[in-house]
Amino acid sequence: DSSSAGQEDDRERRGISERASLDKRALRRSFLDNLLYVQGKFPRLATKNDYYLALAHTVRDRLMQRWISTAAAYTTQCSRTVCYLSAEFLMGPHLGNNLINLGIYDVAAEVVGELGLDLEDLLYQEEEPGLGNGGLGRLAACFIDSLATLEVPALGYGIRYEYGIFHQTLSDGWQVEKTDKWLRFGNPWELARPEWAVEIKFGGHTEQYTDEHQRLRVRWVAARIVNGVPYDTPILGYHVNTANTLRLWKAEAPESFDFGQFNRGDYAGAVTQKIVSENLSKVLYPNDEQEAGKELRLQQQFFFVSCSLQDMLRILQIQRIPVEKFHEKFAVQLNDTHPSIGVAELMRLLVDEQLLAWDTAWDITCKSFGYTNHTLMPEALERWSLPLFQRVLPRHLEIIYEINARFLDQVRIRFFGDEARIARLSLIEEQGPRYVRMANLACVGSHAINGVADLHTELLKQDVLKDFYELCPEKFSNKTNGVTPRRWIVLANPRLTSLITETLGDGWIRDLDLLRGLESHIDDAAFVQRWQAVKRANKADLATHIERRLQISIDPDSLFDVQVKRIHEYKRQHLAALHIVALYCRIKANPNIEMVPRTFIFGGKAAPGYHMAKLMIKLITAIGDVVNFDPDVRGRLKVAFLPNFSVTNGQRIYPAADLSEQISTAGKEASGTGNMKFQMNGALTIGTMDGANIEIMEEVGKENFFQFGLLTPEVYAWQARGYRPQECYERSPALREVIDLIGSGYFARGDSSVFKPLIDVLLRYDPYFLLADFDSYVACQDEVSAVYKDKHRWARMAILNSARSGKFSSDRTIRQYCSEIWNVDKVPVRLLSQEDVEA
Ligand code: OX2
Repeated sequence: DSSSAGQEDDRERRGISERASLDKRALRRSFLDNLLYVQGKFPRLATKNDYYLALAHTVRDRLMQRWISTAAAYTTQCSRTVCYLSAEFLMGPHLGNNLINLGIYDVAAEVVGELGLDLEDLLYQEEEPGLGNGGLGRLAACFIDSLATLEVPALGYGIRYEYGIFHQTLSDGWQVEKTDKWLRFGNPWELARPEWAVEIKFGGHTEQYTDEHQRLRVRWVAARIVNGVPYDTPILGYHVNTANTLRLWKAEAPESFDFGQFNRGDYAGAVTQKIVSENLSKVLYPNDEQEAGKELRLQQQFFFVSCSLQDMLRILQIQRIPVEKFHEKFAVQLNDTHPSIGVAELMRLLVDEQLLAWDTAWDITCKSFGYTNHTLMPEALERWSLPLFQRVLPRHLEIIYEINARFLDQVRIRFFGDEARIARLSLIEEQGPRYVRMANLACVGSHAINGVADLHTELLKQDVLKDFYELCPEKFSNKTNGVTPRRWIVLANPRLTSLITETLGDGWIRDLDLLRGLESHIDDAAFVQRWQAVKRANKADLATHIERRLQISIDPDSLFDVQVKRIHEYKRQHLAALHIVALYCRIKANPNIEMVPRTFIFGGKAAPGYHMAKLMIKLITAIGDVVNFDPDVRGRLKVAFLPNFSVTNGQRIYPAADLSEQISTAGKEASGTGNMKFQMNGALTIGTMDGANIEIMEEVGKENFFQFGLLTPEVYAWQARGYRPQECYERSPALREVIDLIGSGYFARGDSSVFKPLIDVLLRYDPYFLLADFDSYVACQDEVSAVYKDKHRWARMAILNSARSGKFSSDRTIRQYCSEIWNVDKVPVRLLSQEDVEA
């Protein structure tokens, strides 16, 4: 029957990785060959990096056959394909993940071990591709992992930034940014495909002309052309043959341009032109949830989106699919509004270049795009000033006007006389200086709109996108975020992986709901003990790492209280700082007070221009500088700010956490995804009822979650009433003591000016309700400490958190996108033999 045939298939596919894992000798041969033939080194002269690259090439060789087989399967079957358009892909290092997905991690460890090397050491050689800021970029990375694992045909499209997110260092406790030259030592994971380069136009003007059928048409006469060159990285699924493609575009100057100017004698002009062109993919903008309105940023967005859409048209052509079937071949997802110019660009390509009728083109466009919104923060909503937009994309502005005119005609009929509504729905903001509203463009040009957690989707419908919801409620749905358990458990936490696999078998790695099986071991003393030992060992590792990096001693038996994420006022790292100061005040008032020892671990980058966020970092490090060395504290409090939080550092941190801090103001964090990584790795959460925290609490049960703070409707009510933070300050003696101590300059060698801007904002406006939530937070933290004293109870709660984290696998999220938005099925890949490939 078909199900046993399916199992047969499954077994056959999995057999491949098992065979590979048996092939240790071949792996060793290949590793040494690559050292010799790729690196040109023999062992005595080889550096650690040579060994890393030799191993990377060994793995890459094993990916190639799968990559080719996948491309062949999709091409011959003309498979429906997901195109995930994202300005950010925060991939993290590839080597470890590929070893795991190939099923050869342990063999590789043995092979390098026998040569006197340490695999982990080699893995740390890899410069991580930090082509993203935070949650949004990391979500894209988890999604392409899940798409490959679920064997769904997919392309990730983005920008190959030469400089990724800056490297953060600390100087006197202040953030200092260093450039991220991640390509410095080469990138073994990518292949340039110059044969598929495309031309991208900028600026200039438009002209009308009549074609041979006497039809009026428009032609865009650009001022400048830039080439987009694709760089492809294989994305291997877990224990499957599917290797999808991440296709990132690099901007290059077209050579013909240079030669023209060169021949006219303008050598410097030609070189300048080249530099200007290549600037396009030079650097990732380091703003997370803050729109800067920079012209180069709009150029970057248009650049990668136009490259990607032209690439899709090329794929249609080689598969001999008529352009009218674009939407049948591709499901194109917009990761936030950054790629939403794609709506206008696809219209331009279909109408101006493919010569389709407007209505046909519009139908195709709307059926192709889906739009994911990631934030409710008003300062993150993208708008482009009209003059700027006109200068960069004159043809697209005309197209947007046309889309808008047709759209508002329909709205006028539906909502007769409701001019205010029409003004709100318009793609153009008209009050004051005029802007193009990218979220409105994305909503109008997409057949599906989704938020990233239940609460967030509800708030979109009630608030930010209310008018669009009232117009087309059927377009809206929720897709709660998820993260990949391959990177965030198997790779990051090998000890926990072994324990779970020995307990349940390894099925959970592809089906995270199976973790529920851990619940029946909760009363098994031996299991609980092993669980505790895993956490203890992970904490000891992190303690060693922190001691080496920061020269502060850490007690692995203290409660590891962790907040790692971008630094932002709405995420309220400074609320955690206030709590630390409150505990410090208790000790100063009564040095013999009994207190559960805690290690507070922070990590995260501040946008370079976000002064308040940088001051928040300084506040945390300044508190650490006092608390860590005050003899009265007797080691009961330690504060460590780990510089340069990244995917790599996250992999060390999540597995070692006891407590996960998810303390954003209710209604501000769309979802959060770090919260899920902590939960999977057996940390308990202290959190507000915000984003996916709510769903985490639903899954684990109230009794296994530390909830505090105002609810979203309460925040709104306080806002409406006119919130006066000064009243909270006056009512709470503990809060007053904390604020006054910071304000006095106690943590700044007596200089009361340093933290004045931060304290002033809190006392006067407190836009994120820290003072309103302070007492509730401290009380909840006291409850945390009380529970932590009972180690056994804590362990049971931690096990239940992990056991109930199945919902937050990105596999679940991607299955929902596939069935509810993309309408796409899996296409299993059969491994082609050498002979097949060559034929
Ligand atoms: C982030 C959101 O802030 C975060 O809550 C969410 O989990 C993540 O996206 C993935 O959906 N930039 N980053 C985000 O939104 C924007 C805009």
